[in-house]
Amino acid sequence: MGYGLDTNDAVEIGNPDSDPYTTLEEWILDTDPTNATEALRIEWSGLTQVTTAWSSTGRTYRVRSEAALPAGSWTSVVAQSMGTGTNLDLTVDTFTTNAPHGALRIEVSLP
Ligand SMILES: [Ca+2]
Repeated sequence: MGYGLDTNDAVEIGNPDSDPYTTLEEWILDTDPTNATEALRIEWSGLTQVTTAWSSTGRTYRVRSEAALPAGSWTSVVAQSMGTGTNLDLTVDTFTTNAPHGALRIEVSLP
């Protein structure tokens, strides 16, 4: 799949860069499984905005919220956005208004 790594179960469940994601998850995220600084992460960048530290131009991103954990049904709070190759700002105003103590998750998929 790339980055000089073979494709087999042992490689796919490995984590050569010791970030929170396995090599298989990084291939799905389109991040470099040998470089921990590229791993997907989201951070609050304002009262109503989260920012990804990096995004792939080959993936789309959607943020969903849940009012309380354990989660029931996650609600989309950001329209699906195409990655930019750099950070990606996503506004989540309905989450902060309606569920200030809930959780957010980000979904990454092929366009
Ligand atoms: Ca990894």
